[in-house]
Amino acid sequence: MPKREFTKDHIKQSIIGKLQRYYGKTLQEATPYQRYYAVASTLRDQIMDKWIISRERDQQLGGKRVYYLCIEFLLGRAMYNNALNLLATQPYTQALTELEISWQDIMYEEPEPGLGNGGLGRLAACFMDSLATLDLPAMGATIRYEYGLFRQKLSQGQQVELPDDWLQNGNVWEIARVEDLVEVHFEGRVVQSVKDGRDVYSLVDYRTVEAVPYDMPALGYGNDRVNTLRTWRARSKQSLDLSAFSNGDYVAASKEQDLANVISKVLYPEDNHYEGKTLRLCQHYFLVSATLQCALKDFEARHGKDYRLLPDKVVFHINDTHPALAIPELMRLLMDEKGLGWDEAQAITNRCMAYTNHTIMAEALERWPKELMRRQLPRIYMILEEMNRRLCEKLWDRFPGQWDRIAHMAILAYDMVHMANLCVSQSFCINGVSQLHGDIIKNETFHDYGITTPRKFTAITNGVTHRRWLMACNPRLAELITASIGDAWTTQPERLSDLLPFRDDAAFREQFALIKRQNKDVFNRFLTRRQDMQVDPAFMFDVQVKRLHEYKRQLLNALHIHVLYNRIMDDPGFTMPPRVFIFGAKASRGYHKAKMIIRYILALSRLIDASPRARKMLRILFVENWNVSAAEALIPASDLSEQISTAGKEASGTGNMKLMMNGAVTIGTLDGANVEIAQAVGPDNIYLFGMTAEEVSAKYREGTYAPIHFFERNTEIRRALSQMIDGTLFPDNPAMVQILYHDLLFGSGGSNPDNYFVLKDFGSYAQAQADISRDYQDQDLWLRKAITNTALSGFFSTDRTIAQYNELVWKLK
Ligand code: 26Q
Repeated sequence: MPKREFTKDHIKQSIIGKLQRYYGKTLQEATPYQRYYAVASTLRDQIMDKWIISRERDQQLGGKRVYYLCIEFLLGRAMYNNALNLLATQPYTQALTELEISWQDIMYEEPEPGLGNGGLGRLAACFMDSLATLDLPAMGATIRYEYGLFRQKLSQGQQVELPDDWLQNGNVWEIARVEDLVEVHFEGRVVQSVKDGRDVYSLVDYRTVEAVPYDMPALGYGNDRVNTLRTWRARSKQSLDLSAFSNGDYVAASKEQDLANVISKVLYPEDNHYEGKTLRLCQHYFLVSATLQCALKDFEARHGKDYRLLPDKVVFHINDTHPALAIPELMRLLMDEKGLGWDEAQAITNRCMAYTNHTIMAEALERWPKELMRRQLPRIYMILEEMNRRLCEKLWDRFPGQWDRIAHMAILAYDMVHMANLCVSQSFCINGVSQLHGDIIKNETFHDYGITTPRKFTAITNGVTHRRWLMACNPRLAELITASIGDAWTTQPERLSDLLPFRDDAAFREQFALIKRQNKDVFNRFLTRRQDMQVDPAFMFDVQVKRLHEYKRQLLNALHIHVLYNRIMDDPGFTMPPRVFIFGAKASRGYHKAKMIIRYILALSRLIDASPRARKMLRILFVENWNVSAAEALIPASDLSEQISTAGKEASGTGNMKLMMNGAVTIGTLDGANVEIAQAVGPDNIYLFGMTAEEVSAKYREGTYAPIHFFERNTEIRRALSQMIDGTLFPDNPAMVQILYHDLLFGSGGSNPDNYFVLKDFGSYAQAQADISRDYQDQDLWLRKAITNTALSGFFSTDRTIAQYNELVWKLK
């Protein structure tokens, strides 16, 4: 099929033509949204041509493909990135200029798909970019949530959640593939029969939900590959069960509809936290059952019915435990639908499944009451029981008599289904997302499996796509880099290290500084639009942007700001280079302490603003509704990157990488990928502080930590904490954030006091911050550090991550 041409003139014609045909409007009459739509659908035409060719080529080649299963994909806007990956930003920019449209004006018209909470979902989106760019055959699979992560408003000193109705005007990038619809079955009961001398199991009296795929293209950069992100929408099979309806049983008639109508309704807003909601379990099964059915159909179409070939042609990547039911679902399909026996089905399944763990936070461990599982998914539960029986038999041979150990490793124990044990025991690969995290899951979290199957464990450090997180969001810096070292870095990110010699080039440093300053102005325009605010671009931008979680320790940052404020107020001679502390963070709806931390930060901000002297050198900005677009606007303008989690808690972190890439220097603990960032840039180009992961573990074991001592001995801590509850911050309700105070000193709800060692690490954190204030005044020194960070960020591109996954795990092509 011939590819259509997309020169500047074609693009112009296409935009004008679409406005005419879709809206009956001229360019001048069209609204900004209509203009956006016309530009985006022109890009889509260009993508469609490639998408078809790409699919046909894969069909012919018949190679292996990966299905990347993830309950979240935090995509962000697609228009500019699609133009970038088509290598078409130039003709589009020219066309738009001649039509007097600006990217900025139409970009913000694109509805933002926020189909994720944080790191897990954003990683999946970055992976799609690198998979396609490395020309690897992959399909992403997730749920098409009608409502993404809630929109956050800050109102009267607190967070308010609003629904994210992102689909209300449709989505140009998706195509409904009604022809690929499949059914997913819930509840019912299992009946056994004998066929050809074999026991056969089938589900009857089940409830049906239809899964309709909506496909979105995932383009490679500068190549011909377009992969697919398949997003599944749930809908009911019929509008109404007419027989039940005519019998007058209206409730029964609408029952099936109810489940279907809620499954893909809304993304659960919990990050790194598990709640055992039935609907959540249904979402998980809905995603994996629909995806696996379609994967097997596709396998048969390409390779026939010999399922022994499956592991050579297909690999399913399970991200965190949410899609873990892919394991029993594949067993079910192979046995109940394809007629294989247990042993054969299990051997195939074990060779098709790879698992990445993304968190070791105990409260995120996924466990389901077995009665709930049995009721919702009877056949799946039956398979899990048999799988567990066989597993425990093997474990018994290996660890005779060690009941506790076996229970700890089992899929079913104490009336619960342990999803992590399911993944670890049934996958051929168990991956950690940084070197430290890989060690922790092998030696601590899954210690016993680390002994029995050490070779299944790998650690592949996360990354971010440098095309979105440098080329697209920081075009000025990208241009400077290309002007200095050529453009090889766009597909070989390690080549960014060619920038190192430019640290010594005064003209380069000056340009680097100028771009940072310009990016602050760009951010200010964004901020005006978003929440009608401005920050002084002469200030240092000190940013902590991530989900709000106790282990991430926004509270440590806030407490330090509080102490700085007191220093300014107490000592008329105190000065520091002006800094704005920028936060962006959503707290889960029901996470009370997290919401109190937001209140505390906002109250501090008011307190500082009330003092004309303090606000000359100290400000707080809380960016409302932190999301991908906000990150794209702020990260290029940032000077300092706060990565201050309690060591051992942050599996990897990826915001740390985005900030580093854009020349922000890190202040951080030796946690997650910070460890590797520190190794890459060396001690002179990062500010490390705090306990190590081992020290943290030891402290938990000893159980002797007494934060009250820091309160008693450190007057600055004592003063700030006291002000938290004495009316200084909340004159109308001094007890507003009392829980934070109480928690730090005495613990709450049975938890240890200061469980994340905020007070213990405070001293070394404050010292590192003082070093930063000193060093920042020497702009040349600082710029060298910043440039070093950008130059050595190439390792943290997902191009490297994906290459390693392919080499060690998937083995595609
Ligand atoms: C599980 C069961 C039921 C309900 C919710 C959950 C749940 C939801 C989200 C559990 C965990 C998550 C999210 C985890 C996550 O985002 N982890 C992050 O993954 C990143 C990519 O690997 C890492 O960089 C981060 O360090 C890690 O926190």
